[in-house]
Amino acid sequence: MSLATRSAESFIELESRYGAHNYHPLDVVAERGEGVHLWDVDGKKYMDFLAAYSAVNQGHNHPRIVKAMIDQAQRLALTSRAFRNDRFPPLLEKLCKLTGFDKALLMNSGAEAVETAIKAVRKWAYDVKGIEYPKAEIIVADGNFHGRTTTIVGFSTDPDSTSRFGPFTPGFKIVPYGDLQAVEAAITPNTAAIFMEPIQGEAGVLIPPVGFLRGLREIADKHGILLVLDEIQSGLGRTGKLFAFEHEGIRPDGVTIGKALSGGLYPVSAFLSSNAVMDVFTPGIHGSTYGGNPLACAVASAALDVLVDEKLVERTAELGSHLDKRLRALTSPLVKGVRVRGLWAGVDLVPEAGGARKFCYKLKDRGMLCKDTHVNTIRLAPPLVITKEELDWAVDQLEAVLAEG
Ligand code: IF1
Repeated sequence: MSLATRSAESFIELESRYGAHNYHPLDVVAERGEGVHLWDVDGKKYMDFLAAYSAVNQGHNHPRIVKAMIDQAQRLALTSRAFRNDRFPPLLEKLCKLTGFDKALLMNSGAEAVETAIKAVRKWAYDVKGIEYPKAEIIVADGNFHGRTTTIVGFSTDPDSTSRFGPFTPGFKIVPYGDLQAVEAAITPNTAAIFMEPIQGEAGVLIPPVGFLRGLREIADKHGILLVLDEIQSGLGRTGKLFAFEHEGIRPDGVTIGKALSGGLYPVSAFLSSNAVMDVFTPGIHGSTYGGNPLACAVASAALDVLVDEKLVERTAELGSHLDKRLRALTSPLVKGVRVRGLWAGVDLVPEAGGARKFCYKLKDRGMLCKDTHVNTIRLAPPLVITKEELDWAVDQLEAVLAEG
């Protein structure tokens, strides 16, 4: 039974009248979420195959994380970092022990964690590597998505993200994603770091050639520069490993994380790295009002506990190979290719199919929510708590809408 006091149309009309039009969402007005499911204001049930771009890996409103949030909210939510609190230190310890990095710097949004990483590698370049100030360069990939702040969109290659937001921050070199020669050719005496996604999410779950991450590690070691990977979307179980970089058996010098660190409830992000990098931060030179607040730490701590205790990483590896089998068995002539890593997939359609969004609408009518990207790709990313039966049901719906054409 819906709690809504308005119709879906009237919610949509309100949003259009009073909200900036910076999105073009599907016309689903969600009212409630639980696990892999969402219900709209008309009481219709959907299976969520976007999981808020991997921020809801633990499922919507996981009871253990909700409880942690309520308990902490009734005790203490925010002090700012001007004072200390009893939630921040234990979260730091849990995060560093789980991930194997020496230190963490807690922020709120993914973009803030990325900005933190940019500031860290630049300061390391000047203070540790001895690069001439202010000449530090960071090598990034075309097709990247790292957030929406002005510095970050300044090195995007997506016109939607960059056009008419200039002038932009200098010091970024863009190379083709997956091209190790181009990465090495872009290195100068002023190069501080290579900063990339281990798998490009927004670009359509683009998995780089085998050996690319290993190659980045070797190049970084050879030239004495840092390798920092953006695991905000690919990390915390999404690909069937804790981090996507583990698929190539390497360790970067630092990672940015976010999304699922929040348990899908409260924005939490972090930059994780070694003491050698993190020690460039001295008191007062970087921070945020909400960074590391007790409520965020209680939520993040519970989110990590759920990830570990419910073996979501292992489950994802197992279910991911089933998803891979099912998607590779798609026979529709509309399918041009599929890419799968864990419970994360991109299904490319041929241009003649008429665009992926059309199929997302059809899937919505069948009770399955997913998102198109770059016109012809359907992105699939369910919460990691999905069951095999639910996964099969979802792929059955995809097969059906492709058969309808
Ligand atoms: C939107 C895209 C995905 C990210 C990676 C940093 C961030 C993101 C690898 C910034 C955020 C979100 C942003 C959200 C939609 C979604 C997205 F479509 F925009 F590109 F996932 F692919 N690094 N991605 O994926 O984190 O500041 O948003 O917390 O902007 O609509 P954030």
